[in-house]
Amino acid sequence: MSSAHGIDRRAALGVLGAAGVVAMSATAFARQAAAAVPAPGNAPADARPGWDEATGQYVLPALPYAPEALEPHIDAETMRLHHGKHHQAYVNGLNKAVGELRKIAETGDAALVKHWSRELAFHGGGHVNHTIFWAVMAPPDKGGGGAPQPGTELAAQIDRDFGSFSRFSALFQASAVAVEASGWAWLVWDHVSRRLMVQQMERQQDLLMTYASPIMGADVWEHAYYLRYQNRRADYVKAFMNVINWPVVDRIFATVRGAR
Ligand code: MN3
Repeated sequence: MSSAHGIDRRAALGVLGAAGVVAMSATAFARQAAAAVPAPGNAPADARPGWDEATGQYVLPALPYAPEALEPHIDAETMRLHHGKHHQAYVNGLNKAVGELRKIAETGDAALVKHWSRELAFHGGGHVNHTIFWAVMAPPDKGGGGAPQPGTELAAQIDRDFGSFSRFSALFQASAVAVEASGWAWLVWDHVSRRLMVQQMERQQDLLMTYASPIMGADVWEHAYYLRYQNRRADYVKAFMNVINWPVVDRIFATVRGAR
């Protein structure tokens, strides 16, 4: 992974700078983008989006466990398709959008900047979201499920901001079940109020508050559960709670909270 810090950051800012070319000066945009959007090099080590420095392309990260490891909560076939096909498609779409936005930055022809900015947000969201999703799950016999370890910062913060873990859990599940069509439920850290919040996301990118960093989330697109659960999203979300890797979420929380 590298030295990557500077390079990832430069790459990310290059892309964001291209997207912002219409709206404001490159410097002003870069400053705002740097503050609002974590560059891959700044992402928590547990959930750093796959990036190949040699080719300058985003890449699909390996799953941190076998596809069947989350059975019976999440079935192996869903995991194979979800990781190998869906996530791969977002990686491909992200690389395409990055390439097109670089061309726009080079030529100055911003006619399609809106289209490629939207593609970037959608596919980039897909890449980052799924990276976090795989990272925050584990088989129940390898740390999945339960609640954050008592005494951790995360456990204390959840109690402070939601009253108790069971209240958080109920809110998170209700939020995931109630997402309209395709989207996500996230546990996020709001850097301004310095609180944990539960938020919905629609598609791969809509609704997430700027200055909030996701630390754990459930994919509630039908592709995430339909093979096993069909229309029973609530059953899938309940099962997801049994595979949340709280030690990893705690580490992501620590990184994110200290980042700004
Ligand atoms: Mn998905």
